[in-house]
Order: sequence, then C-alpha cells, then structure tokens
Amino acid sequence: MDFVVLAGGVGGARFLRGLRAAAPEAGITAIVNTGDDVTLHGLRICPDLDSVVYTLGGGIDEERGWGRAGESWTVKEELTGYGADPDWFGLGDRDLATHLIRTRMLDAGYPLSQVTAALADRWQPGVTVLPMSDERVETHVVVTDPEDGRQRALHFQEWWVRYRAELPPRSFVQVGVESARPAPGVTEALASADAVLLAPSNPVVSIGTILGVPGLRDALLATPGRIVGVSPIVGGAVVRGMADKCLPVLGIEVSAEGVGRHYGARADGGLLDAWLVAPEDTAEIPGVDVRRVPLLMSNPDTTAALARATLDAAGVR
Ligand code: GDP
Ligand code: FO1
Ligand code: CA
Repeated sequence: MDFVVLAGGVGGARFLRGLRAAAPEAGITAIVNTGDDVTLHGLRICPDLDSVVYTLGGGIDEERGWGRAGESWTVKEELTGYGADPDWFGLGDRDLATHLIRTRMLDAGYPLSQVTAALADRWQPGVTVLPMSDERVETHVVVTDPEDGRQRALHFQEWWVRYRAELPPRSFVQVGVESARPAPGVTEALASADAVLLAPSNPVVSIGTILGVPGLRDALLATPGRIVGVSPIVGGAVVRGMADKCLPVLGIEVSAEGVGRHYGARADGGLLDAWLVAPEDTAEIPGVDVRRVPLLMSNPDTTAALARATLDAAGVR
C-alpha cells in the first residue's frame, strides 16, 4: 500500500508518526509545506520540513513541536550580545547544524528535495519526505500597521513569532508561487497513491500553501485513491497554534464543518471523499463521508488510532 500525506509542521508531523505506527508496512510519502521557510542570519530555515524529519527521526522537542530536543541557546545569546537582528527567532545550537548543512548544500546548487533527503538520511524518518516544491515559495502576511493604519507585508515568521499573529492579517501572499512546480516525486506519488490524507494541519498556511503550487491540486484530484482529511479544529477550536487567526482571512468558519466545507466535496469539484471530525463536533458536508472519531493526538496510541480511522475512511484497511 502506498499513502501520500499533505502536511505542515507540528500537526502534520504527529499525524505522520501515527500513520507510520498504524501502517508499518505501507510506503508513506509526505508532501510538506515550505511556505514558512525563511532566511535569517544568512541561513535557510525550513520549519515544517524540520518538524517532520525531527519528529519522525526522534530528534524533536516534543513540547515545542519544533526544533531539537535537549537544545541549548548559546549561539542565540551570542548573537543577541552583538545586537544582531533578528533576536525574536529562537535558533537553537543543535538546530543550527541543520540550517548550516542545508544552506551549504543549497548554495552548492543542490535542490531542496535533495537537501531534505540528505538531512533525512541521518534521521531515518521511515517515510519519504518531499518539499512541496524545489522553488522558493514564501508566505508573507499583509497587515494593517496599528501605528499609522498603513498596510504592509511581513514574512509569515515575523507575523507568527515576533508578533504572535496579533497584527490583524488582511491577506496571505505566497511569494514566488507562480513560478513554482511540484518537487520531483510529488506528482508521481500522487499518481500511484492508494489513499491521500490531508493531515490535521493549518488549512490556510500549511495545506492551502501546498495546494497553491501550480499543478499540485490537479495531480491530487487525479489520484486513484480516496482523499481523506482530518479536522485540525476540535471542539470548535484549534488544538494549538493560531490557525484561528488565519481562517477568517479566507472567510472560513473556525469549525470542523467550516474547514471541511472549505476543502469541499471531491464529487463537486472539491477535494474530499471523507472528512474526520471529533465526536463533539458535527459537520454537514454534502457529498462527503463525514466520520466522527477521537481526533486528539495526545499520545502514540490515540494518534495511531486516528491514523487507522483515516485509513478506514479511505477504504484501505
Ligand atoms: P504548524 O506548521 O507547526 O503550525 O503545524 P501544522 O500546520 O501541521 O498543524 C497546525 C494545526 O495542527 C493546528 O491548527 C492545530 O489545531 C492542529 N493540531 C495540533 N495538534 C492536534 C491534534 O492533536 N489533533 C488535531 N485534530 N489537530 C491538531
Ligand atoms: N516558533 C515560535 O513560536 N518561536 C520561535 O522562536 C521559533 C523558532 C523556530 C526555529 C526553527 C524552526 O524550524 C521553527 C521555529 N519555530 C518557532 C516554529 C515556526 O515558527 C513554525 O513555522 C510555526 O510554528 C508555524 O509553522
Ligand atoms: Ca508551519
């Protein structure tokens, strides 16, 4: 069996870990969002790729959901000592090694997909980890500056980390997406998938960004398997993070039903054959097989159970 998962960072990574446990014999390919990627202190940082590889490789800091376990922050403190901008992004000493390797390989001309494979070789994630594209696509956020009411764009990471998404977002722009293509292996994986799963990731800046890569959505809809999504909204709220700050920008209700309707029914030109929501939520989505199952990935067992439910909905278990 071959499964493809569209994933962002913490939600995608945890779901992938559960799927790997639920279907150890399956071939799993993760198509990971790269819109969060940023260059800081001269280094290229790929948060969602790193969350996925670190989580599946056992190197993740579980509580943060990003960066390395057992981290230290000496370099960050030294950078602050020099007054080096930016001081609001947490670069851990162990994590820095990943960015140094990645930056060196990118500068040498290797595409991001090959850099990711090289980094994953150390971590042995047990799934194939693909960036959504080898071309740079960066999510920027247009906000209204509270000081002067003027609109300005800032990188998603500055909005998310420096301002904690407190500046009201007017729109999200994927800079560079027009000239991006699916990374090598992406359309091939989708063409031969027995099921494609939309992880419980941020529907706007994770899943939405992946689907915005020209050609990717069409490849997804042409997949022979069923497309099954998992709601990132449980009990009417995000489980963590600030997707509830992103959804309204696209007019999406912060609910399991709202996100499911946004993805839409495959039968009506949307994406979903099935949609998993938590028992405490309801979702009426014509044309979509909605199933209510526990959705909290609070430990390996509940996460594997969620993954199994997803495979049941995909008709592959
Ligand atoms: P990010 O890139 O680090 O923000 O991670 P993702 O985009 O992959 O996922 C973020 C989303 O994961 C948030 O909107 C959360 O609501 C969702 N999430 C986190 N933990 C869980 C969980 O245990 N269950 C479900 N259903 N969603 C979760
Ligand atoms: N998220 C934070 O909230 N604060 C940070 O200081 C921070 C540093 C950081 C460093 C490397 C990395 O791969 C991810 C990092 N993240 C941090 C997470 C990152 O901002 C994610 O893109 C968002 O959490 C949403 O995906
Ligand atoms: Ca992310």
